[in-house]
Amino acid sequence: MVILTIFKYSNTTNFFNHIKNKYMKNKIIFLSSLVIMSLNHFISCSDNKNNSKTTDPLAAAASMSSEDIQKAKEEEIANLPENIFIIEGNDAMQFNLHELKAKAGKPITLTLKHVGKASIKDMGHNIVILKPGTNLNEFASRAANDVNDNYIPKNDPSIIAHTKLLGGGEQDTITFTIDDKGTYDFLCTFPAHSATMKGKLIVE
Ligand SMILES: [Cu+2]
Repeated sequence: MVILTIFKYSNTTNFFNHIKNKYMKNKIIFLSSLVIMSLNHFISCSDNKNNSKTTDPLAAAASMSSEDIQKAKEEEIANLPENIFIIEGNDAMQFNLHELKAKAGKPITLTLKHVGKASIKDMGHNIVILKPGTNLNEFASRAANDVNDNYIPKNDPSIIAHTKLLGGGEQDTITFTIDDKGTYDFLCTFPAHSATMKGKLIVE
């Protein structure tokens, strides 16, 4: 066999090139297999992690009533780590939360999720956190008139932090720190939304 193969190649250099190419090819195949194997391992490991948290979430969700789902959602929100908040805004001009409790002097991470389908022009949502003592209604009307700045008045001294204006399906996360304990108003500044879309951030 070897002799035949050598015979096929007119000189030994060609033969050794042939062996080298074959070896390189095998090496590449071997390395690719290793990569695929480790990827598979990684994926199955993360699957296991997910499974240990919830056993088949689809089946669990199917057997849950809407009340149960709401309860589970509330529990999930209550169990978020300290100073991490997720607020949802919907197409009915509502936030799902109206009170947040945070620790002073530690970074607060706030995510706003627009869980609706409406466009940013029809039902845009944001969250603006205001300094204590700000007149909420006055600020809301000032902001609502500021169409060019997406309803966030530039360099307004009343604003502590704010998310972007979002349309249906979008989300934004901001991080900020409040050192002074107290109660801070938050609102959505899209025109007319602050009538329902507002709440308190209590910093303790
Ligand atoms: Cu809004």
